[in-house]
Amino acid sequence: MDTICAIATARAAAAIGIIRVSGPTAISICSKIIRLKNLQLSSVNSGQMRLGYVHDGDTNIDQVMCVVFRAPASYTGEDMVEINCHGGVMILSRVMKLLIKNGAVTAAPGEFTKRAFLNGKMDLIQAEAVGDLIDSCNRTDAALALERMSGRLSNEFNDIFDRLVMLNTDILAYIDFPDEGIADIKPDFVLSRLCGIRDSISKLEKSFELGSVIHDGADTAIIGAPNVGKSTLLNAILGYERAIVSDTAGTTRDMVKERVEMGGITLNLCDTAGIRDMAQEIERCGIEISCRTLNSADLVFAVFDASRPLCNDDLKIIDLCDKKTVIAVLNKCDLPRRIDTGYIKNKFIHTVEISARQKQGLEQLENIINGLFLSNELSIESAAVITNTRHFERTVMAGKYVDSAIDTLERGFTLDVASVDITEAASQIGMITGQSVTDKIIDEIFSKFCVGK
Ligand SMILES: Nc1nc2c(ncn2[C@@H]2O[C@H](COP(=O)(O)OP(=O)(O)OP(=O)(O)O)[C@@H](O)[C@H]2O)c(=O)[nH]1
Ligand SMILES: [Mg+2]
Repeated sequence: MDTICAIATARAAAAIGIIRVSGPTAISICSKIIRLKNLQLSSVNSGQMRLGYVHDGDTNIDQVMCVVFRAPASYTGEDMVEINCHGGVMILSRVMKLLIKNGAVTAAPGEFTKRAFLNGKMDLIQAEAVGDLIDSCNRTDAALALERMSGRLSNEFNDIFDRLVMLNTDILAYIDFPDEGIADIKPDFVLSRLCGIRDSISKLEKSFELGSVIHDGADTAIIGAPNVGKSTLLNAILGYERAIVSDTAGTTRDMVKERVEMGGITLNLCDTAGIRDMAQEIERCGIEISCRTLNSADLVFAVFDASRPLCNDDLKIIDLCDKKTVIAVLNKCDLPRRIDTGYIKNKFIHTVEISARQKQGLEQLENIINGLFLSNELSIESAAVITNTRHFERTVMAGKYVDSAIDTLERGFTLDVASVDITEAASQIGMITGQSVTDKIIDEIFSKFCVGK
C-alpha cells in the first residue's frame, strides 16, 4: 500500500495550510523532512501536536506544527501525519514536493476517506456523509450530514439488512436441511416479517421527500397577477435589487432564479411573469413559463395586492394553486386594506401579511416556511432522513424486491422462490452501507470527493 499525501486545505493565501500524509511509511517519510526540538517525530505520542521545521537538507522551508496518529487510531486507520504549515500555495507545494521526493505519492480525490472505508473505520453512508457535510448548503442539511457521520442512518439500514439476512437464513436452513429438526417455517410467518421490513423501508423511502428538499433546496415559485409585488418580494428576500420593479403591469417576462436560505432551508426562488388573461404575445410566453414553474414547484408564494379588491386574475391564481403547498402572501399592507382577507384565509391554510416594499412581515413568512418543512426540527435532525439520491434509488429497489417476495408468497409459491427476492433486497441495502458493493461503485463515489478529503 502506497503512502499518500495531499493538501487538505484550500489552495490560497491563508494563515494555515494543512498537508495530510497516510500510509505505512507516513511517519518515516515525515521524519526525514521534519526536525523537532530534542525529539524524533517517530517518538511523538499519538495525537500530540509538536512544533518543528520542515527542511530540505540544510534549508528550512517552513516552521510547522505536526501531529502523528498511529494505526489503527487514525482517520484512515493507517499511520498518519498532519503537517500544519503556513498557508500559501508556494510553501505547501514545496512541502508536497519534498514528501514525494522521499517516497510518498499524491492522493487521488477522496482517497483518505476511501481508505477509512476500506479499513472499516466507517461504512459507506458515513464516508459519503463526510462529503455531504462539506458540500452542505444550509444548517439543516449540515446537521443531517453530521447525524449520518455518527451512524444514525447506517443503523436503520443495518437493521433492515440484518432482518432480511436472518429471515433468509431461516428459510434456507429449513429448505436445505428438512430432516434436521429445524422448526417448520410457515409462509404466513415469513409474510408478516416481510411486511414489517417493508414498513421500515417505506419509512426511509418517504423520508427522501423531505431529505431532497433539505439537500437540493425547495423549488419555490413566486406567482400572482401582474403588479402585485412579486419582484419586490424577491428583492426583499434577497436583500438586493435582483429583479426589475416598476408600476407597469407585465414588467417581469423571463424567469428570475436565485438561491437563498430562509427558515432553515434553501429556497430555489423563481420570480415569474404576472399571470393575466389580457396579455400580448411575449408576455403570454412568460405566463406559460410561470404556469410550468408553478406546476413543478415544491412551494408556491401566491402573491396578492391587499390594497385592492380581488380581481379575476387573482381568482385564476387561486384555482391554479390547487393541490400545491402554498403560502398566500398579502402584499402592500402598508396601504389601506381593500382585499377580502377572509376569502383568502378560507382558501389557503397559510397566509401572511407583508409589505415587500417596506420589508415588513418577512419574519412571519420565514416562520411559516420553517414550520412547513421542519415543523419539529429537533426530531428531523435526529431522525433517519435520506438526502442522497444513490441511497434513495437503492432503497426503492430493495422495496420492490420485498414487494415481489410478498407477492410470490401471497400467490402461493414456495419459500425458495421468495428467498431469491429477499437475497436481492438485502444486496440492494448492502450497496447503501457498503456491505455488498462493487469496486466500480466505490471508485465512482470517491472520485466525486476533492483531493485531501
Ligand atoms: N405600497 C407598496 N407598493 C409596493 C409593494 N410591493 C411592490 N409595490 C409596488 O408595486 C409595483 C409593482 O411591483 P413589482 O414588484 O414590479 O410587481 P410584479 O408583481 O413583479 O409585477 P409584474 O412583473 O409586472 O408581474 C411597483 O411600483 C412596486 O414599487 C408594497 O409592499 N407596498
Ligand atoms: Mg415582476
